[in-house]
Amino acid sequence: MFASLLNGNKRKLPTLQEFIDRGFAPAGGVTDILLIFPPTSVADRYGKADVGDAGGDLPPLGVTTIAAYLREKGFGVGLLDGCGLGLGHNQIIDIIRAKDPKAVGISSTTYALPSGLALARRIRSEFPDKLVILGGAHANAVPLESAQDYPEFDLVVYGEGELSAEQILGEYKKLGYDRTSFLEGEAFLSGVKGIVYRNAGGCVLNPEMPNIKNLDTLPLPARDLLPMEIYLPLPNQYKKPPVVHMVVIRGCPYACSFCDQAGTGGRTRSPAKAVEEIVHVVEKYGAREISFWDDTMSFNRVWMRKFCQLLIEADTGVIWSCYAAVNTVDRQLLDLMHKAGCWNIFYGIETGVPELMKNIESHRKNTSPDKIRKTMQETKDAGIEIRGSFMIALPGETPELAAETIKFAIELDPDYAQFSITTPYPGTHLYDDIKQGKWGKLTTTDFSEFQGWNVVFLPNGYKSQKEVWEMERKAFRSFYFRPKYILKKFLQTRSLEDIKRYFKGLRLLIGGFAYGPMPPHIREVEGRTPGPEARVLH
Ligand code: B12
Ligand code: SF4
Repeated sequence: MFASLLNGNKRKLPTLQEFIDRGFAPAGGVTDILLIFPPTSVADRYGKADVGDAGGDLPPLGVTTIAAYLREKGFGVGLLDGCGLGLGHNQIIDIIRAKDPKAVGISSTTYALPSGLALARRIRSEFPDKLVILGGAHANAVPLESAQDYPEFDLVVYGEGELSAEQILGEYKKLGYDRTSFLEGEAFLSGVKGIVYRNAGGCVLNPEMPNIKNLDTLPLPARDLLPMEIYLPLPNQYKKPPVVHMVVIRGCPYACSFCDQAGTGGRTRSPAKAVEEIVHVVEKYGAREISFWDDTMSFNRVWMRKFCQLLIEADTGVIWSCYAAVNTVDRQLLDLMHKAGCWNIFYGIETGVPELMKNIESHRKNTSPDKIRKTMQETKDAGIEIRGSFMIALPGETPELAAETIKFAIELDPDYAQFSITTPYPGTHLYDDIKQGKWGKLTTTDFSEFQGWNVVFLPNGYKSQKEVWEMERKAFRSFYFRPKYILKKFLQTRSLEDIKRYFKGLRLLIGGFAYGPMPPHIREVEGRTPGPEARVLH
């Protein structure tokens, strides 16, 4: 248990039961809703047999944010991170029996849906009086289909969940937590924005809930309900534990066709509020590093400048990393970010092949191979490490073009490179294109394989899933096992913490990404029989 133990924390850890109890904050003795991040393992998420003690369990901030909001509105909340706590479905059922929440909210990505769905089925059969709600990335992408396909969920909430959840729980409470009367109350349900509900005619998709304009009005995520001690990123994603994760921006203005955040705009907490949160996590959790999870933290240069200035003034001593897009930074801004403690930027580079960039519309954020080269050099010159994200099996790709992408990654020489396998999530442009017969075909309908490391999409340019899989492994090997790279890492070693991280990373590379065994489902071109939990995706 707790494989990714000790986010730099050498104290004795609470027991599992203490962590579970910590997750509950009833109001007047009642837990109105238990929010669950359904269990999946880190190894499975990376499509690997094992990741050892490399880390990788990280806090589910979406539900933590909802929990904080609902608690502030006076509801009793519970929060269970099934992944971090390594809980099985039986254990979760026992917790529900013991804590007796009135409603259960399951937060699920597409990948975690089979686990979330199996859990919802158990809850439905063992606790028929409890309201069961689905929210999160999968519900956001395909809300109507989620409700149609999975009657286990009484309601599906899509988009930002705070306001819809508040309205749902307010009414449910008013009705004495009577699930039947609540679900029969169409006059109420039809007026709640951002949900899908059922009536005699089928599923009804209500209009979207308008986004929360001023993010400063939201309370800080309810981290006090989470097992904060156990979260630890993968070895190449942190430097100075304890690391605390933050989201200060919602949405992304770019349009990458494979991404379900495409075209969602971009709203920010004010720089002052963001710095206030940093000061809070330094004081409360001893954070020495912040990992920002905002999709494109640098998209608003004015915001970034102000944020850096305030952070420098606050003099917290924390270092931080973030995601950024190539054409949102310049040398001046990078220098300021570095001065404010930024040590690492994760760039979504995807590929440097112009034709492929166009196919996925990443040219809007990355402009051109030359622009990417320039920004990488400027970032290095500013003293910031680079994590480059590249993709294999892009639409229109052939093995020869993939080799170009790998060559480009080696030429750019970031400190770390990640080579994901293109995964067309439902709700994206790419998914819709493939459904219409463009680019290639989906090889599986089992969502549990949609984690970005399996071959679920076979582009027309490849002969087999195996060919894609081998290309990805080749990419990791070609990038990491270069004498120049090994020497660079050796010369960069500064501390015992560095040595520990490099060692963990090397083990992960050898046992997983570069040489690990091929997952059993990658066998042939024709794909496989749909799993029982799967939605058919033609
Ligand atoms: C941080 C993060 C993680 C973290 C934490 C996960 C989390 N969900 O908090 C970690 C590292 C664990 C993670 C892992 C993965 N992630 Co991730 N992750 C993100 C990221 C960058 C930010 C999430 C976040 O905090 N957003 C801010 C909060 C406020 O928004 P939110 O989470 O959407 O929550 C709001 C609503 O969705 C809703 N809501 C959420 N849950 C619920 C539940 C109920 C009951 C209700 C009513 C409402 C509700 O209300 C919330 C507040 O408004 C998103 C991209 C993004 N911008 O969302 C990707 C994203 C969610 N991840 C993604 C993927 C693919 C993965 C992985 C499969 C990657 C991998 N191979 O490891 C795994 C899957 C993990 C799992 N067990 O499911 C995809 C999901 C796509 C999809 N359709 O499924 C996203 C959208 C990125 C992308 N564009 O591709 N991820
Ligand atoms: S820039 Fe990143 S978050 Fe934005 S649409 Fe592209 S891949 Fe998605």
